Amino acid sequence: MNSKIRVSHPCGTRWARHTALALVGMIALALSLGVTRPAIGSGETKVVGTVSAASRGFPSVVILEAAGPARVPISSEPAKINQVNKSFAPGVVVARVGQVVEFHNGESLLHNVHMINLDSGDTLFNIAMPVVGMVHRFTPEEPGVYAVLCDVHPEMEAYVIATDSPYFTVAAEDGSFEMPEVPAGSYTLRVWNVRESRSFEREVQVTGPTTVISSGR
Ligand SMILES: [Cu+2]
Repeated sequence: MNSKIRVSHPCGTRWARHTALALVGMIALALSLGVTRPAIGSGETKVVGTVSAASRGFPSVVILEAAGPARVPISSEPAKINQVNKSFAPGVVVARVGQVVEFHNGESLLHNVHMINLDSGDTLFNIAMPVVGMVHRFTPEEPGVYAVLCDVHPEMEAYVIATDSPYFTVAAEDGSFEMPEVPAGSYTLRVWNVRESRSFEREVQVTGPTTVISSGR
């Protein structure tokens, strides 16, 4: 028995060595994963640039669309447009597909909200807003450009741009814009301007700490 134990002893040592090596290997793997896996929020790029300045008072919209599905959850905060001083304020909002857009009547005047899908020309709804404080909610179901009119006041006009992408911004009046946290990668840049000739799209690479985009228009 003893001899057998002695015989098996080196074998046991080998197993112990193998086990120890396996453990060392697993620890090394875990450490390397820990070192190489990017921390959440890292690897993001600031995207800045200038696109077309506002036209007729409507600023441009800048959207970066990645090829894959967006992993950023849709905001539970609605995009809001107020009816005040016989105008829509703001005149341009961007909403994710599935994000609520709220229209508020902010004054004691009869308004309505007449929403038109500019891609199809279809009226989506036309709702009277007779009372101050009245709210109407709309949730875009597909990407697109929607015009918002008030038939009572023909000068009232606004635009809702719906996108699947979480990476968008409304540019300043002069066309300058900044998106602080965009993951590096390939995107389709979509720029919307109320003057169709100033809208465009092109492929861009977002890389490094800062990516500068100029419209060239
Ligand atoms: Cu009105």
